[in-house]
Amino acid sequence: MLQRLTRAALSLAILTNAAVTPPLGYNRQALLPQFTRRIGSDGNATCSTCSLYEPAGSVVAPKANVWAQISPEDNLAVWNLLHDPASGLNLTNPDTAIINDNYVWYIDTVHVNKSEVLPYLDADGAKPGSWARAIIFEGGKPEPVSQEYIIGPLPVSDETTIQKLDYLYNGGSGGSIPFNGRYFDQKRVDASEPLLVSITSNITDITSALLGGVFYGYNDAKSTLTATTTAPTSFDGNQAFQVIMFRLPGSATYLRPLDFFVLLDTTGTDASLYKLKGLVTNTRFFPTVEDLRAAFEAGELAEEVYQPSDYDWALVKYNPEMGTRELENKFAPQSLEVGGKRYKVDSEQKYVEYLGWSFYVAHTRTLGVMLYDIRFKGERILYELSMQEAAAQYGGFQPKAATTVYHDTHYQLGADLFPLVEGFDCPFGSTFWNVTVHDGNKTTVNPNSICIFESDAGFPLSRHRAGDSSNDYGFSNLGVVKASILTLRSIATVGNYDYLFDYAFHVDGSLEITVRASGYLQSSFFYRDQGAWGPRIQEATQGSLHDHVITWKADFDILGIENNLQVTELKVVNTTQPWWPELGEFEQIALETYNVEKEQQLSWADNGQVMYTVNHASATNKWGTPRGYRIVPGKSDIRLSTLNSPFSRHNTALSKAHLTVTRQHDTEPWGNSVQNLNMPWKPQQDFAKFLDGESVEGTDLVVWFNLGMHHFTRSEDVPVTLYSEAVSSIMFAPQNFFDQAQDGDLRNRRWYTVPEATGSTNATTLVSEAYGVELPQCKVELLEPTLARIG
Ligand SMILES: *[C@@H]1O[C@H](CO)[C@@H](O)[C@H](O)[C@H]1NC(C)=O
Ligand SMILES: *[C@@H]1O[C@H](CO)[C@@H](O)[C@H](O)[C@H]1NC(C)=O
Ligand SMILES: *[C@@H]1O[C@H](CO)[C@@H](O)[C@H](O)[C@H]1NC(C)=O
Ligand SMILES: *[C@@H]1O[C@H](CO)[C@@H](O)[C@H](O)[C@H]1NC(C)=O
Ligand SMILES: *[C@@H]1O[C@H](CO)[C@@H](O)[C@H](O)[C@H]1NC(C)=O
Ligand SMILES: *[C@@H]1O[C@H](CO)[C@@H](O)[C@H](O)[C@H]1NC(C)=O
Ligand SMILES: *[C@@H]1O[C@H](CO)[C@@H](O)[C@H](O)[C@H]1NC(C)=O
Ligand SMILES: [Cu+2]
Repeated sequence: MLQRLTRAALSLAILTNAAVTPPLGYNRQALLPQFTRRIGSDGNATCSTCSLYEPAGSVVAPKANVWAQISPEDNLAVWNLLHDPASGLNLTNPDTAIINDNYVWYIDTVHVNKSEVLPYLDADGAKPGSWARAIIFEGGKPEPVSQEYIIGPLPVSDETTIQKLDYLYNGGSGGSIPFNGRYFDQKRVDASEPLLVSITSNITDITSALLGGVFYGYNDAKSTLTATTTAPTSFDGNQAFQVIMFRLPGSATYLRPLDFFVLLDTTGTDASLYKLKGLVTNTRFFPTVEDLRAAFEAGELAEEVYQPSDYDWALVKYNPEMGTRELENKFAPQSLEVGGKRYKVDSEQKYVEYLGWSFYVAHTRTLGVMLYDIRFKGERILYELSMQEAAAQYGGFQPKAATTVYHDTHYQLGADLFPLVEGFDCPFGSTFWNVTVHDGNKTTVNPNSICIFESDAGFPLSRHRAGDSSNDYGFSNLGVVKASILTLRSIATVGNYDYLFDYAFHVDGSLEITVRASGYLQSSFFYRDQGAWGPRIQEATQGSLHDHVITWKADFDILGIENNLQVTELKVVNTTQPWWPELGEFEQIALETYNVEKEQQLSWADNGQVMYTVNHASATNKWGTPRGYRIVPGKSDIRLSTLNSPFSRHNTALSKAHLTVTRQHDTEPWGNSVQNLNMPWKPQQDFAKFLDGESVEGTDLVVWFNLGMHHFTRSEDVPVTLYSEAVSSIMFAPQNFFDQAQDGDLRNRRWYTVPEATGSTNATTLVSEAYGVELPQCKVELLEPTLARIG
């Protein structure tokens, strides 16, 4: 004991000169107060409030953000141009329009051509212009369609033209979609409502008995049921239909489905021709109301269970009935940037720099957050990283569940990023960015809907302890490096679901994408014999089985556009080796490496025995190996299960493979069309047609990959799905991109050495290195989050 104290004293003496850490070992705690006292010379005077809420430093982006959404001024000017009678579009104000009018659905931004951006980014090329797209519902045309237009260049001037936007779509009809295949908007709901109400208002005795409620219309005060529809609502634009399910109303309606469905034929623009396709309850199909009534009056219809009338159980709020947990009254641990922000932003150009990383952020109404020109230590890794589609497909023996496919870009997921709760959605002190959403001739600001923060990774990046039994510390050296992550986060609440998207930039040059899902399940009425489509999760509710498949476009530009997608298969081979004559042939693992030659779909291999790497075609590291980034599978990297369903036959091709590699083209910026959802048999954009045999060797290639979940629904999806388990991820990590690991230049680390003992005892001193990064001593003062209004 005495001896140890002596050693501690000795090491303190050394520390006074160089290092700023107390010794390791059991007596660290004892020495800590003495040690920390020496950090500030005047006691608690150094302990000022932490700079958690100070804004990030600013930086000027090297180039303008040419991917940014069009401005509110441009949106308004485009709107006015379209509505100018001189344009010849014969538009009606959407507020008063009906399905037989021509009116604007929405205006968004055209993807800027990469062929124009690269000369601007990398040389003296002119700044690419900005163009708008407008989808116009042309119900007033002799052949009613939805037609997309491209308007530009912007700002609007004499040179600005309005042209059909055809070049982006490969389905054969360019930017045009038949009326029946277009988005089933409120105008179409309004047009079909009289038919629905004529049916439901005539069977109120039946719905009262079976469902405990009545339906006289979506906004009729006498209605005690609510109606919900589903998608798709057409197969190829030659027909239109609505599958309507009834539910109990209120904010938890998604968990309170009822056993009653009305199927309507809503083909065409003449609502007087719409007709009933049939009604479904008790898993029986009734072509007419009379058939339903006959069965009801014969006493053949009954429900085994009923939805409870209260729905407190279905809200995301504290539930005192569940009891309390010891110590949970204390505030939970927090991730706080106590050393001050270590990233800089250009909040005008939406540009971020962080410990070697740099990237631009763009956002549109359709696709949400997109990242461009992602570099590490100045070298380009990706030109574009953007979510392209969030698809979901359900299963069940009920009309809604069996039918449902969603493409969330169809519902303009990018418009559904809403204010985040500081300290809960994102750490206290995060940087928050507003999101602007154009709607008609107005622009709305959704404040604080993107957050940026740096956090502790929750594990050390690297460490090693070189054991050495010749001294009392038991090692000769020990190195450990802190791991930190910069995260860019947004949450899209698309109807029932809250998708959380994270882009996480690790300090070693790796980039991780994570998507999580919370919010309400789309559920079905509970039938005892329908367990094949999900378990019972409440009194009268089944959690409907479904797939989520979320597709990303990763336009890798590893050091430029000449890239290869390298496949490394891990093979088991039989070898003979002269030093083992007695073994004969024996199995070994070995690598087999080749580049993908042509555009194709790829799969993650069984047992993880394939590695995919995007390499520069010729650049090698110091060791002669191609420089590249590996696509490292993470959690739940799935594809759609149903490959031949009529509801997703050809319009969801991008969801059907784990990975797809294609050649980059200005004409193929998007994997899906926002108008594909209702055209499963004749899509506007058929992603499968991207695969037309082109070479992807030594060229500009794009990797499309899927994250997602097979949602094996459970009672723990009530009240809402949990982000902990409903999660999927992937990582891009340097693979021979550098000559060595990118942690040597980080000073947030410790290095301990124990010099060799002298003399007869193993007494020695510990030397520690802290590299001058001071441990902050500051007071934490957290502020209750405030939620901004949308405006
Ligand atoms: C700061 O130091 C002064 C005098 O040394 C002491 O009176 C005071 O209580 C200290 N405050 C805190 C918060 O520790
Ligand atoms: C303009 O649209 C209306 C419907 O809003 C339609 O009735 C009318 O025929 C259209 N006029 C022309 C010239 O196409
Ligand atoms: C982008 O490139 C395509 C193909 O070359 C071209 O047709 C289109 O006009 C370009 N778009 C813009 C906005 O310049
Ligand atoms: C209800 O049905 C009867 C006969 O089936 C019909 O005469 C009547 O018009 C219907 N009422 C409504 C509101 O549709
Ligand atoms: C937008 O359009 C409406 C009519 O549709 C008009 O009343 C309003 O003034 C317009 N707003 C702007 C900013 O032009
Ligand atoms: C974000 O939105 C809020 C509320 O609308 C506004 O006060 C603030 O100025 C906006 N910030 C930026 C950077 O535009
Ligand atoms: C290796 O050889 C053994 C015996 O010849 C055989 O059983 C085994 O399947 C071989 N393994 C492979 C990977 O070819
Ligand atoms: Cu789900």
